[in-house]
Amino acid sequence: MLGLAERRHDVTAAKNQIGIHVTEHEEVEGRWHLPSAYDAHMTRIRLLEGDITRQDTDAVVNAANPSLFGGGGVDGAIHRAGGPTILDACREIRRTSHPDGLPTGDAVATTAGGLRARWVIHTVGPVYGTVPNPAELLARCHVSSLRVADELGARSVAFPAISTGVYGYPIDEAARVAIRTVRDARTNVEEVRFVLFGADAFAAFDDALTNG
Ligand code: AR6
Repeated sequence: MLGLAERRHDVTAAKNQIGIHVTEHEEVEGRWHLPSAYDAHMTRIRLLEGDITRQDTDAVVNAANPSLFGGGGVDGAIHRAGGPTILDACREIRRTSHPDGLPTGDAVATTAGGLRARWVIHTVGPVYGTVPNPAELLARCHVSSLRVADELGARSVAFPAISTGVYGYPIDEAARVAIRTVRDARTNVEEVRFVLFGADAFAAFDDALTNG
């Protein structure tokens, strides 16, 4: 159940029809419903001001670091709320497929432990100001995460505003990259929910969705 104070903005983005989107408000008893005649080629983009650890999407995306061993911000919140099985799974990934850590822009999935979601998709955003191509790397985080979601069969995915905290990416710029990338992505994911921490982050994504 979404908190009453949480702000929402829904858009169904038609693939390859950039600039054409429909705002929908189909709230029923506090929940959002997909249209009954749902088009499988559409990805609904929703904005929510809230806490990503509370989302009921199939997967939640973690703004991780290359070690995959946890940290602050979203990463700390997800590990705290989901419990130690997430870290156990991350250690296993480091032991097997990623001994040198997860490169920026890549994504891997683990259990979501005690979260409402089934999976956590860990991705590593760029540290703003340290790379020549932050937008490309940030876009890659979203594409990689959606590719992992497709491999898992996830139909709904919640994203935080990757890189906009500790990693210093200006929220307005990050919002435009994130929205544009998800709008243009080829994915079977039916709902992408950006879960924004605070009014400023929500406003930046709202602006990117409306005017981007
Ligand atoms: N739900 C939704 N958004 C949140 C939450 C939450 N519970 N908590 C913070 N945010 P950050 P980064 C917002 O720092 O910039 C970690 O230490 C926050 O306000 O979590 O990619 C990792 O281990 C900001 O807008 O991620 C890495 O070392 C956004 O989420 C590093 O931080 C992202 O902030 C990654 O930095």
